[in-house]
Amino acid sequence: MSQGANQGAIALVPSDRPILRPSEDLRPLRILLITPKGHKEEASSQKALFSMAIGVLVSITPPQHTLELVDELFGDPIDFNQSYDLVGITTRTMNVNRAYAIADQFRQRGIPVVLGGVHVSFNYAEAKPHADAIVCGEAEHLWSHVLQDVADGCLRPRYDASDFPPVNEVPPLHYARIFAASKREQVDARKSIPIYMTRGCPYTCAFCVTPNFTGRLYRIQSPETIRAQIEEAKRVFFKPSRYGKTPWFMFTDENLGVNKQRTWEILEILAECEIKFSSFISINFLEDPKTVDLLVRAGCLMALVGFESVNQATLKAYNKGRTNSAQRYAEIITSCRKAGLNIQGNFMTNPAIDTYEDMQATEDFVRANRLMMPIYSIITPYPGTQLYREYKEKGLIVDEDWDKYTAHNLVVRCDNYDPLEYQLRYLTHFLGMYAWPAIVTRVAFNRNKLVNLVTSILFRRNLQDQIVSVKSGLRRPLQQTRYIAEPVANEREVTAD
Ligand code: B12
Ligand code: SF4
Repeated sequence: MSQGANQGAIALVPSDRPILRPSEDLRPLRILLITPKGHKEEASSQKALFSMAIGVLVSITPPQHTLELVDELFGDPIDFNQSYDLVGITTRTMNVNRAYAIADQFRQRGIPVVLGGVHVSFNYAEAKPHADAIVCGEAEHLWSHVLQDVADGCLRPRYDASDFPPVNEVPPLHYARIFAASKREQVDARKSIPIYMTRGCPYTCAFCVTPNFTGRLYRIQSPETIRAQIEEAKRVFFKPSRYGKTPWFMFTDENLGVNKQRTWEILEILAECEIKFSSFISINFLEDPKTVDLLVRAGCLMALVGFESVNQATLKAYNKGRTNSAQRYAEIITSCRKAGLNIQGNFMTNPAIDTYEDMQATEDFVRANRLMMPIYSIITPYPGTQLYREYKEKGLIVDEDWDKYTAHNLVVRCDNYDPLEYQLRYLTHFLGMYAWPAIVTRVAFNRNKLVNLVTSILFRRNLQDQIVSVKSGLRRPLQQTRYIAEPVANEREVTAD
């Protein structure tokens, strides 16, 4: 693993690595894999059918081991009294405190726990007291070592992907095995099935973990592998219903489209698979009419785009100017819509950069361009990002209560505005994107009207709840000392419409 993950580490150099015996020589292990739910995580429509990390671990575990999955986002209970040989927990920043609490409980009962995922990969010293082993980075090459060491009773404190060869190929998912181990039922066309075609992204946006995590090494599955996975996923997880006969897949690719030729090949295959899907893709790739046309023909319901800001100087400050030209946004959205491709938009506000006028401009942009499912976040310096390093050095991070790292809470310095006011203004503009007139035009002007309407209503309700929760003091930003109060003109009503 790269930067940030090496405080207090016991280095595992390749020569230290024990020889891997054939996997079938290991005694069968009983393994529990957990996706925790953060204490402040919303009950969200963004909830994945299963966590991709867990899907990958299941798919690369040799068959003699027994696997059970618990997903707290779906309310699966954890039975701490079962005797597992190993408990593995995946972490993101917003759920890591809960992961530690679960880990502590199992370890008190003498059950070994391994933690992995983006958060612990960059916070080894913090995670160490809560686990028998921490996996830093991608697990593909080192999971078999972890399992062998569990079987032999000699788990190491740290397994670091940087001590193994780079993951040049991402493994296909074994959907039948995931289904058998998980507690989920088959889904209809309203719920998406996770899948990936690629991993990695060559860009270096300052707020993103990817450049330092999955790395700038872009990897693509072969078209044949993709076709086979889709067929298996459909067979195992999908049931046609009155909501439709076509399954909906959520691509968890960081950035589909980086390699244009290969993307076209993949999209040609997808067009034959009769699916609908959504995927992250950089806005600059959507300037290419052929890519857009192939996306539509392949069944892309909506392209998930990180617009982040409507201000080019801000994009530049985040190293995002390479892919995003703010002045071209509206034109690209319009041509995609004409071609039949809906665009979902992600935006951020940053109290050091964005004024209340910028927030208004962002809301106006989203409404004018009738973007689907807009998501507005407050800048959140996640460990492992360039932003985290810079903000940490400059003392700009005021709150490291990881529970608040949902991207909707103010955790950084807010010197130009009152922090509570800024937090509320942000939520108000976010809700403004879900005001009834905005929902009505969004539904009218985009395809997939039902998905559009239902997600809009869910987001609207969730935002109204968040505003109440901030006002009631449940999610207030921390007090900050350097704030110099200025009277705020044009107080805006919080109900948006
Ligand atoms: C796809 C995706 C989404 C999708 C999820 C869709 C789905 N159905 O799964 C959607 C669009 C819903 C989404 C939403 C959000 N996301 Co997101 N998302 C991603 C993305 C691009 C890929 C995640 C993924 O599935 N990767 C593939 C799997 C296989 O990789 P992995 O989880 O890292 O697992 C590997 C290793 O970590 C390790 N590992 C992981 N766990 C474990 C456990 C054990 C025991 C072991 C041994 C190993 C291990 O092995 C795995 C295989 O190599 C990542 C970017 C990234 N690089 O991670 C961001 C990312 C995870 N998202 C992020 C954020 C912030 C969000 C949002 C808050 C955005 C927002 N403003 O709302 C929301 C939160 C929603 C929620 N409640 O979870 C951040 C999280 C940062 C952090 N430190 O926690 C990331 C890292 C992007 C970033 N900004 O840098 N996201
Ligand atoms: S383009 Fe997307 S995935 Fe790539 S570094 Fe930027 S935010 Fe991360």
